[in-house]
Parts: sequence; structure tokens; C-alpha cells
Amino acid sequence: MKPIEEKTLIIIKPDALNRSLVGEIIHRFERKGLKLVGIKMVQLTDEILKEHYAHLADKPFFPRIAKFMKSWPVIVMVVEGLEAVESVRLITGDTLGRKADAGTIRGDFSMSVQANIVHASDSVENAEKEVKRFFKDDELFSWDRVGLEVIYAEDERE
Ligand code: IDP
Ligand code: MG
Repeated sequence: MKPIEEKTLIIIKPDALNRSLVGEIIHRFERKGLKLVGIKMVQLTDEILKEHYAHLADKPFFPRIAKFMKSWPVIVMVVEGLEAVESVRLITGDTLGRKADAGTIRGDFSMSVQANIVHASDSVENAEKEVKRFFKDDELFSWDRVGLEVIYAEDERE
């Protein structure tokens, strides 16, 4: 895999869906220059949420997040690019929406810690696991972008 094919998982959470922000969120990642390689709407289940939020399973707020995340469908998507995991986390902003930097998705659209619009993988290792958790190989697309040379310099594309 070339460095510009680093993949990361984004979940557009139920608050964004209910607030008609889905297009806005996709637009932000698209305009950045990240390449969309997979996208679908899914209904999360307790089973997948226990796995996905395993690091929070012992927290008192876990049942509330699980209920929230499965009360409506979500959009899952995979984008790729050079250092995509870090770049997407920067665009996403801090977990607590009301204190996240203005200009980030959470900083611009969220007042909450639970209803914070998007999930984004937090490391390259977790991104690999999360992409596999939500997408089969044939649901991810490898396509050549027209105009890649205006997104990356020559040495960044090698
Ligand atoms: P992240 O989404 O910024 O990576 P994590 O610590 O991985 O943050 O937490 C996953 C999700 O769990 C958060 O996005 C948020 O929706 C929820 N969460 C995290 N901490 C709290 C909390 O203290 N109260 C309620 N929900 C929380
Ligand atoms: Mg996290």
C-alpha cells in the first residue's frame, strides 16, 4: 500500500443524520482532498458497539452511548490519503464538542460529548481494524483520481 492509500474509518453519528448534516460532513472531508473509497448506511447493534467501543465498556456512560448509536442508522465511510488518520482526527476535533476548536466538525456543530457528530479512527493500527470491522473487501473501491497532481506534490505521490 502506498502512503497516499492510508485508510481511516469515519462514522457519521445519529445526531448528524437527524440534524441533516450528512452532506456537510462528507463535503468537508471531500474538499480536504481525502479520497472516498467506501460509504454505506448501516444499523449498529449491541454486538458491534461492544467491539467498537471496547475501550469504554466499563464506563458508566457506555449504555447511554450504545443506546444513542443504535437508535437510528449511521453512515460509515472510509477515506484515504497521506497520513489520513491524523488528518481526519484534526478535521474532527476534540471529543467534547463545546470545547473543540472552531473550524473543526465538532467545534462547529456540537455542544455535546455524546452527540459529537462523527467518529474517526484514532491511530493507524485502530483504523485498519475499524475499516475491516465495517467493510468487506468488495465494498472498498480502488480508483485513480483525476488531478491527483494538484492534491499532492510529486514526491508525496511516490
Ligand atoms: P473520540 O470519539 O474523540 O475518539 P473516545 O474517547 O474514543 O473519543 O470516546 C468515544 C465516544 O464515546 C465519544 O466520541 C463520545 O461520543 C463518547 N464519550 C466519550 N467520553 C464520554 C463521556 O465522558 N460521557 C459520555 N460520552 C462519552
Ligand atoms: Mg475514539
